[in-house]
Amino acid sequence: MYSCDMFCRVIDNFGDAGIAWRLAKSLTAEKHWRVRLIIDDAATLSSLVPDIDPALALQTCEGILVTRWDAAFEAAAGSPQAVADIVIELFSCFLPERYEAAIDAALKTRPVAVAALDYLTAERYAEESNGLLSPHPRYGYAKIFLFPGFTQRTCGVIYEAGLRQRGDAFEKTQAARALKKRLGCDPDHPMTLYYFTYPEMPAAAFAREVALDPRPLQILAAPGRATEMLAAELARLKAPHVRLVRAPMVPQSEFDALLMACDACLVRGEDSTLRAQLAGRPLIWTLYPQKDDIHLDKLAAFARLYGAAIREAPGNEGETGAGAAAAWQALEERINLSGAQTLGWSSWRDALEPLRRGARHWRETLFSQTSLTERIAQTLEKKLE
Ligand code: TRH
Repeated sequence: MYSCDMFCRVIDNFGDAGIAWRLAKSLTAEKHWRVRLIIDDAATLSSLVPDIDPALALQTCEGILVTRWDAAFEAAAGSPQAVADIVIELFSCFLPERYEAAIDAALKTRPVAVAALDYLTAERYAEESNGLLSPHPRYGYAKIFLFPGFTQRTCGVIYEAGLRQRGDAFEKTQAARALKKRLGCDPDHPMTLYYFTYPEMPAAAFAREVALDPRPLQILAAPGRATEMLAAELARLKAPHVRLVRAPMVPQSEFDALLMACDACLVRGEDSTLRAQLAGRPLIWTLYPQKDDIHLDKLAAFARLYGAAIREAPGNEGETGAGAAAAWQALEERINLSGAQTLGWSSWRDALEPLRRGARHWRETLFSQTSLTERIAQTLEKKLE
């Protein structure tokens, strides 16, 4: 059984902690690694994993040793014996100096696999850079770069073993209705949209367009400022056919069910977007806004793949798929521009059926590839042989 130290610094929001936790759980359950998650913000993690107590410097939760990354941890991090077989640095968080020195010392007597895991992207650099090695500037040991992505030449996307089967089973039960009821939604509503986005998203334009479109819409919205902005706009517009229901923050273990209970998902960042894709729900992706709108490059790269999946989905032959892909892309490009005045919501909604088929087809593509967990294990375990 390999030991693994996974380091995570929370920059902002939930994504860093969320991905770290998901990966730690998956490596523990599927690869039987003994994972220690060293994280600087257990409070954020505890909002996704309620069993985590943010006051504790050290705790075990779901088989994972969760350690607070603080000055005390760094001061004690110099022992080569404490260095795990596998060390994963998440999202360029940089390891403590003493821990790096300890890796160097440990390497004199045994192998240690050191890796840096980046954010998920469909951009070409994920293929080009995945698996590259870089020597440590001071100690010279090699660090391997792992780039998650959507193609075979990347490190893949994370999905847990059995997720597809659990998803298929969920569809066959009344669980979605029960969950919607519990959250205060009308379980029989023809169109429920899950809404989890950033305050930068053009809420006024979105509210205006859903209000102008006469088709009823139920919006199940995650807690946060973006939802409050939408609520204020909708209240001003007084559109009785648009119903806003505030969802609570649910534990990460229930998040997939929440997405699957909805007819479509407007989500954000990396992890919630991927979960919506794995749930096979029509997707509206609002990206983490970056300086100079460089998030639009990330969107364009993803749109090439996802747009093709919409066009190629069974039943979407010819103009049906092409039109749906165009409607999806037009909405995506506008909704990801802060200050956009028109979004194209009605065209997107007209295309809901082919978008549904596209989402199911894309889900199959994701599940047909080797998961991130498998690829990480294959790559790093080889380094220890
Ligand atoms: O929270 P995010 O905006 O995180 C972002 C992105 O990862 C971004 O790329 C990164 O640079 C930035 O953080 C620092 O969005 P994301 O990635 O979707 O993460 C949200 C997590 O929260 C995800 O694991 C799902 C989880 N979640 C729940 O478990 N329950 C909930 O009710 C909600 C709303 C979210």
